[in-house]
Amino acid sequence: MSDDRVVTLVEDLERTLLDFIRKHHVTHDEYRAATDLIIAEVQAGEASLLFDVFFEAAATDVQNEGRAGSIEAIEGPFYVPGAPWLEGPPYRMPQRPDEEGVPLVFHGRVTTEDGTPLGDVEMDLWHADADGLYSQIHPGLPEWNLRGRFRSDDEGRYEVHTFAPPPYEIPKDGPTGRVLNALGRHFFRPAHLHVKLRHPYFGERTSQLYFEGGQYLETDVASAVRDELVIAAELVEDRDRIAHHGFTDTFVDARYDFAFTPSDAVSRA
Ligand code: MBD
Ligand code: FE
Repeated sequence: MSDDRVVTLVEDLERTLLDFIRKHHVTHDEYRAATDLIIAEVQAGEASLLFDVFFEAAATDVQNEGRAGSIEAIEGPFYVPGAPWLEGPPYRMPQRPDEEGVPLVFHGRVTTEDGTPLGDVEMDLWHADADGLYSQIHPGLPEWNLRGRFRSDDEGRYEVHTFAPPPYEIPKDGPTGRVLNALGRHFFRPAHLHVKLRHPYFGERTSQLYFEGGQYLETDVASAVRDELVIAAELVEDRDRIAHHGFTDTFVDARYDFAFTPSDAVSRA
């Protein structure tokens, strides 16, 4: 970000907030409550939760303007870099021996926008467990539970075995929860998978996928669902397909194809 850009944005934000304070006759107590809220958010370990719930989707929409190929999605507050590389294929997400939930096969292809396969794309997947908990965020889980990295193959295909996440409920007791409560909103995001893709030429993309027919798709507390990110989730009961994946019972099959376009940085170079 150039210094000019910083000056433009910060000065406009300053003006906007000064106008806001005067327009609403914000008292000193109210002003202090606002700054205390930001401090409490950090101290509660909620990281960027408050901002991500209210504002990240808008910034992501701006990022997606005019983009061909797959759109990006909000990262959310719970990404942790450095997830373990999985052994495979077949790739299996880090999990407890008694991990609960319906097995999920997440698969598809990574190509360029014109359909050329992109092999060796790094895929960094993270999501909540069947109780709606993220490792390293909510206590009591193995460090890298349901966080892992793998690569697309020579034909751009990928396939990873994990467990279908449920809708995610934002912590109710923290500062973000208090704000949502005061607004009379619910605390839920629809069930989702987070994934980052990295390629030496095409760069890094952050995506997030939701499941057709899921709860809260229309009322996501983070307002981040976009039609292109909602994928079919087929409950597979066919014995041959179950055996083919080495499962013993029904599983969910979810497919998404990623189409990469060069990043702005690359196309400018
Ligand atoms: C999440 O998992 C998430 O994706 C967002 C945006 C906010 C809170 C929790
Ligand atoms: Fe999430």
